Amino acid sequence: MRRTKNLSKRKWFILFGNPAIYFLMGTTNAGTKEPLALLEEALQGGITHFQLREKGRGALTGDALAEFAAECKGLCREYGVPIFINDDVELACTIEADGIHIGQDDMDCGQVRKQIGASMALGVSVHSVKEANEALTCGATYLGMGPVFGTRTKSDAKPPAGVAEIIKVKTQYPHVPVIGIGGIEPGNAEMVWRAGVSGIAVISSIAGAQDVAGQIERFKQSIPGRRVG
Ligand code: TZP
Ligand code: MG
Repeated sequence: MRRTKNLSKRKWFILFGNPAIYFLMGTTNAGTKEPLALLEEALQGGITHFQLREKGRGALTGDALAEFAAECKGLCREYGVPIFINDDVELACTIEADGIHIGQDDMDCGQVRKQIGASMALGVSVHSVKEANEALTCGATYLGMGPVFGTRTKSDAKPPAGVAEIIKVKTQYPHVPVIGIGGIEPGNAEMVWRAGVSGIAVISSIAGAQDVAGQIERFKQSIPGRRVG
Protein backbone atom coordinates (compact mmCIF):
# COMPACT_ATOMS: atom_id res chain seq x y z
CA MET A 1 0.00 0.00 0.00
CA ARG A 2 1.31 3.43 -0.94
CA ARG A 3 1.48 5.93 1.89
CA THR A 4 3.42 9.08 2.52
CA LYS A 5 5.24 9.59 5.74
CA ASN A 6 7.69 12.24 6.82
CA LEU A 7 10.66 10.11 7.73
CA SER A 8 12.84 13.08 8.60
CA LYS A 9 11.03 13.23 11.91
CA ARG A 10 11.59 9.52 12.46
CA LYS A 11 14.39 8.81 14.90
CA TRP A 12 16.88 6.07 14.13
CA PHE A 13 16.18 4.17 17.33
CA ILE A 14 12.83 2.98 16.02
CA LEU A 15 14.26 2.02 12.63
CA PHE A 16 14.43 -1.65 13.57
CA GLY A 17 11.44 -2.00 15.88
CA ASN A 18 9.87 -4.78 13.77
CA PRO A 19 11.53 -7.59 11.80
CA ALA A 20 13.17 -5.94 8.80
CA ILE A 21 13.16 -7.16 5.23
CA TYR A 22 16.01 -4.94 4.10
CA PHE A 23 16.40 -4.85 0.31
CA LEU A 24 19.68 -3.74 -1.26
CA MET A 25 19.87 -2.87 -4.91
CA GLY A 26 21.67 -0.86 -7.53
CA THR A 27 21.00 -0.51 -11.23
CA THR A 28 23.37 -3.42 -11.96
CA ASN A 29 21.22 -5.82 -9.91
CA ALA A 30 18.04 -5.18 -11.88
CA GLY A 31 18.75 -7.60 -14.76
CA THR A 32 16.27 -6.97 -17.55
CA LYS A 33 13.96 -4.91 -15.34
CA GLU A 34 13.91 -1.15 -15.15
CA PRO A 35 15.63 -0.44 -11.79
CA LEU A 36 13.03 2.00 -10.45
CA ALA A 37 10.23 -0.36 -11.51
CA LEU A 38 11.97 -3.16 -9.61
CA LEU A 39 12.34 -0.96 -6.53
CA GLU A 40 8.65 -0.06 -6.71
CA GLU A 41 7.69 -3.75 -7.00
CA ALA A 42 9.74 -4.41 -3.87
CA LEU A 43 8.15 -1.48 -2.04
CA GLN A 44 4.70 -2.67 -3.04
CA GLY A 45 5.67 -6.15 -1.88
CA GLY A 46 6.43 -4.86 1.60
CA ILE A 47 10.17 -4.36 2.03
CA THR A 48 10.77 -2.41 5.22
CA HIS A 49 14.17 -0.86 4.42
CA PHE A 50 16.05 -0.01 1.22
CA GLN A 51 19.74 0.49 0.57
CA LEU A 52 21.03 1.93 -2.67
CA ARG A 53 24.20 -0.04 -3.34
CA GLU A 54 25.45 1.02 -6.75
CA LYS A 55 28.39 -1.26 -7.59
CA GLY A 56 30.05 -3.14 -10.41
CA ARG A 57 30.49 -2.82 -14.14
CA GLY A 58 28.20 -0.20 -15.64
CA ALA A 59 27.36 1.34 -12.27
CA LEU A 60 26.08 4.90 -12.37
CA THR A 61 28.38 7.66 -11.18
CA GLY A 62 28.26 11.45 -10.76
CA ASP A 63 25.10 13.31 -11.71
CA ALA A 64 23.40 10.19 -13.08
CA LEU A 65 23.88 8.45 -9.74
CA ALA A 66 22.69 11.49 -7.78
CA GLU A 67 19.57 11.69 -9.97
CA PHE A 68 18.87 7.98 -9.58
CA ALA A 69 19.39 8.19 -5.81
CA ALA A 70 16.95 11.10 -5.57
CA GLU A 71 14.38 9.10 -7.56
CA CYS A 72 14.86 6.11 -5.26
CA LYS A 73 14.39 8.37 -2.25
CA GLY A 74 11.20 9.81 -3.74
CA LEU A 75 9.77 6.32 -4.23
CA CYS A 76 10.82 5.17 -0.76
CA ARG A 77 9.15 8.23 0.76
CA GLU A 78 5.88 7.36 -0.98
CA TYR A 79 5.90 4.00 0.79
CA GLY A 80 7.24 5.26 4.12
CA VAL A 81 10.39 3.16 3.79
CA PRO A 82 13.76 4.50 4.99
CA ILE A 83 16.54 4.75 2.42
CA PHE A 84 20.20 4.07 3.14
CA ILE A 85 23.16 4.80 0.87
CA ASN A 86 26.07 2.40 0.64
CA ASP A 87 29.56 3.79 1.15
CA ASP A 88 28.95 7.31 -0.22
CA VAL A 89 28.74 9.96 2.50
CA GLU A 90 28.45 12.85 0.09
CA LEU A 91 25.55 11.25 -1.76
CA ALA A 92 23.80 10.33 1.49
CA CYS A 93 24.07 13.94 2.67
CA THR A 94 23.07 15.39 -0.72
CA ILE A 95 19.81 13.46 -0.92
CA GLU A 96 19.27 13.62 2.85
CA ALA A 97 19.04 9.88 3.15
CA ASP A 98 17.83 8.32 6.38
CA GLY A 99 21.10 6.47 6.76
CA ILE A 100 24.40 5.39 5.34
CA HIS A 101 25.92 1.92 5.40
CA ILE A 102 29.68 1.38 5.32
CA GLY A 103 32.10 -1.52 5.47
CA GLN A 104 34.59 -1.24 8.29
CA ASP A 105 37.38 -1.74 5.75
CA ASP A 106 35.98 0.95 3.42
CA MET A 107 35.96 4.00 5.66
CA ASP A 108 36.75 5.25 9.13
CA CYS A 109 33.50 4.89 10.97
CA GLY A 110 34.23 7.64 13.51
CA GLN A 111 35.03 10.04 10.68
CA VAL A 112 31.78 9.14 8.91
CA ARG A 113 29.77 9.74 12.10
CA LYS A 114 31.37 13.21 12.37
CA GLN A 115 30.52 13.99 8.73
CA ILE A 116 26.88 12.88 8.87
CA GLY A 117 26.06 14.31 12.30
CA ALA A 118 24.06 12.69 15.06
CA SER A 119 20.68 12.26 13.40
CA MET A 120 21.50 10.13 10.34
CA ALA A 121 21.56 6.38 10.96
CA LEU A 122 24.92 4.67 10.47
CA GLY A 123 25.14 0.99 9.58
CA VAL A 124 28.51 -0.73 9.74
CA SER A 125 29.44 -4.19 8.45
CA VAL A 126 31.28 -6.21 11.09
CA HIS A 127 32.44 -9.81 11.44
CA SER A 128 33.18 -10.29 15.14
CA VAL A 129 32.47 -9.02 18.63
CA LYS A 130 35.70 -7.01 18.49
CA GLU A 131 34.66 -5.26 15.28
CA ALA A 132 31.17 -4.74 16.68
CA ASN A 133 32.66 -3.05 19.71
CA GLU A 134 34.76 -0.75 17.52
CA ALA A 135 31.79 0.17 15.32
CA LEU A 136 29.55 0.90 18.29
CA THR A 137 32.26 3.01 19.90
CA CYS A 138 32.36 5.06 16.70
CA GLY A 139 28.62 5.68 16.77
CA ALA A 140 27.14 2.87 14.67
CA THR A 141 23.33 2.67 14.84
CA TYR A 142 23.08 -0.91 13.64
CA LEU A 143 25.43 -3.66 12.49
CA GLY A 144 25.42 -5.70 9.30
CA MET A 145 26.88 -9.21 9.60
CA GLY A 146 27.74 -11.66 6.87
CA PRO A 147 28.02 -13.27 4.54
CA VAL A 148 25.96 -15.78 6.45
CA PHE A 149 25.79 -18.08 3.42
CA GLY A 150 27.71 -18.23 0.15
CA THR A 151 26.96 -15.38 -2.23
CA ARG A 152 27.92 -14.53 -5.77
CA THR A 153 26.65 -10.99 -5.52
CA LYS A 154 29.64 -9.46 -3.72
CA SER A 155 32.90 -10.30 -5.48
CA ASP A 156 35.12 -9.56 -2.46
CA ALA A 157 32.86 -11.21 0.12
CA LYS A 158 34.57 -13.08 2.94
CA PRO A 159 33.89 -16.83 3.30
CA PRO A 160 30.40 -17.74 4.57
CA ALA A 161 30.35 -17.32 8.34
CA GLY A 162 27.05 -18.92 9.32
CA VAL A 163 25.31 -17.44 12.34
CA ALA A 164 27.87 -18.17 15.09
CA GLU A 165 29.32 -14.65 15.23
CA ILE A 166 25.87 -13.10 15.03
CA ILE A 167 24.89 -15.06 18.14
CA LYS A 168 28.06 -13.91 19.93
CA VAL A 169 27.43 -10.26 19.06
CA LYS A 170 23.77 -10.48 20.10
CA THR A 171 24.83 -12.11 23.39
CA GLN A 172 27.24 -9.25 24.06
CA TYR A 173 24.97 -6.47 22.76
CA PRO A 174 21.37 -7.71 23.02
CA HIS A 175 19.85 -4.30 22.29
CA VAL A 176 21.90 -3.48 19.20
CA PRO A 177 20.10 -4.16 15.91
CA VAL A 178 22.01 -6.72 13.84
CA ILE A 179 21.09 -7.41 10.22
CA GLY A 180 22.18 -10.67 8.60
CA ILE A 181 23.29 -10.62 4.96
CA GLY A 182 24.68 -12.87 2.27
CA GLY A 183 23.04 -15.68 0.34
CA ILE A 184 19.79 -15.38 2.29
CA GLU A 185 16.77 -16.97 0.66
CA PRO A 186 13.30 -17.81 1.98
CA GLY A 187 14.42 -21.42 2.54
CA ASN A 188 17.41 -20.60 4.76
CA ALA A 189 16.25 -17.38 6.42
CA GLU A 190 14.73 -18.99 9.50
CA MET A 191 18.08 -19.89 11.07
CA VAL A 192 19.19 -16.27 10.62
CA TRP A 193 16.08 -14.98 12.43
CA ARG A 194 16.66 -17.54 15.16
CA ALA A 195 20.16 -16.14 15.71
CA GLY A 196 18.46 -13.00 16.99
CA VAL A 197 18.75 -10.61 14.06
CA SER A 198 16.51 -7.57 13.72
CA GLY A 199 16.35 -8.13 10.01
CA ILE A 200 17.66 -9.86 6.93
CA ALA A 201 19.32 -8.01 4.06
CA VAL A 202 18.84 -9.42 0.60
CA ILE A 203 19.93 -8.57 -2.94
CA SER A 204 19.69 -11.37 -5.49
CA SER A 205 16.88 -13.43 -4.01
CA ILE A 206 14.55 -10.43 -4.31
CA ALA A 207 16.08 -8.58 -7.29
CA GLY A 208 16.17 -11.78 -9.37
CA ALA A 209 12.73 -13.09 -8.42
CA GLN A 210 10.10 -13.41 -11.12
CA ASP A 211 7.41 -12.60 -8.58
CA VAL A 212 9.05 -10.01 -6.33
CA ALA A 213 6.02 -9.51 -4.06
CA GLY A 214 5.57 -13.27 -3.71
CA GLN A 215 9.24 -13.66 -2.76
CA ILE A 216 9.00 -10.92 -0.13
CA GLU A 217 5.93 -12.64 1.27
CA ARG A 218 7.97 -15.87 1.52
CA PHE A 219 10.63 -13.97 3.47
CA LYS A 220 7.93 -12.66 5.80
CA GLN A 221 6.65 -16.19 6.31
CA SER A 222 10.19 -17.22 7.34
CA ILE A 223 9.98 -15.06 10.48
CA PRO A 224 9.45 -17.45 13.41
CA GLY A 225 6.02 -16.88 14.90
CA ARG A 226 4.75 -15.25 11.72
CA ARG A 227 4.46 -18.55 9.92
CA VAL A 228 0.97 -19.42 8.77
CA GLY A 229 -0.48 -22.88 8.27
N1 TZP B 1 27.72 -8.00 2.06
C1 TZP B 1 27.95 -9.23 2.48
S1 TZP B 1 27.30 -10.40 1.45
C2 TZP B 1 26.66 -9.19 0.43
C3 TZP B 1 26.98 -7.95 0.91
C4 TZP B 1 26.63 -6.67 0.30
C5 TZP B 1 25.89 -9.53 -0.82
C6 TZP B 1 24.52 -10.02 -0.52
O1 TZP B 1 23.85 -10.32 -1.71
P1 TZP B 1 22.92 -11.60 -1.87
O2 TZP B 1 22.59 -11.63 -3.34
O3 TZP B 1 21.68 -11.36 -1.05
O4 TZP B 1 23.71 -12.79 -1.44
MG1 MG C 1 31.40 -1.38 1.12
